[in-house]
Amino acid sequence: MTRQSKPTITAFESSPDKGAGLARDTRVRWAFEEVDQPYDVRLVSFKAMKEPAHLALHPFGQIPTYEEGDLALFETGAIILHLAQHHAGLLPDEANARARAITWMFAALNTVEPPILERENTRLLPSEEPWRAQRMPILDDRIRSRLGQLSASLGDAEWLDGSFSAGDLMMVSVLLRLRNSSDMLDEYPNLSAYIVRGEARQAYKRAFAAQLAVFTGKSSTGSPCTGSALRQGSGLSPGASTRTNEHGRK
Ligand code: GTB
Repeated sequence: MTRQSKPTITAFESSPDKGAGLARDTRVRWAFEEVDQPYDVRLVSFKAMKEPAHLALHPFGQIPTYEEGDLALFETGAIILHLAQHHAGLLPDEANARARAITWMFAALNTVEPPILERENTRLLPSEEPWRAQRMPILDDRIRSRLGQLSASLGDAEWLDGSFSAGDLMMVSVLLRLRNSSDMLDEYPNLSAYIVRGEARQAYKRAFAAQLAVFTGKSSTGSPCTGSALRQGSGLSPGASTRTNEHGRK
């Protein structure tokens, strides 16, 4: 079912990754593109994210949020699941296959992403922190363990469970975060190829271009997003370092 009203999401007004596609609005944009649902984007500054108007949408003062009529959602998992449940294209029709695809969404968010984020946050600590150098190899091992298991599960398949699903969208998004900061994925050729397959999807390309356009100031083409972005005030200079943690802080 395709819904009538056009949803609005929020994204960084000035993403610290300078349009590398690592902020979590990218995965939501990707889901919109996969189901061919036009959307609007409201850009928010770091300052505005912590103010009452945004906190009313997102209790933790983060992006992305999702608004559609009188429904407001936060958490990318919930937003993408909502989209997948209301549009064809991201979840199989058959009940068990659908449940398995949702399982992969949770696996990406709850099992694969946490050690990647922990490594990222540790990596960005000042190098003079005495335990930083000791901790990094421990976190690398933890990630390798997950990647090895994921690689074995994927095997020679194109996607995690039959056709491309919201589970693959989420898993590829999570792995892209790792690829940005480590060569570790090169050790798992089937996972590297899996990511490349995700990036090769036209829907991903449109989503990536749309988020990059916010940084470059150029409108992207081919996207169902009308690009009617409403700015809520500036919080970060465009030249800010990409060495930022989850919260966009250096
Ligand atoms: N669990 C939530 C979800 O999945 O929606 C997490 C949301 C989240 O972490 N949002 C981040 C945020 O709003 C942006 S995506 N941070 C601001 C804050 O907490 O104050 C995480 C992110 C941030 C920066 C980069 N980067 O610069 O490369 C990449 C990803």
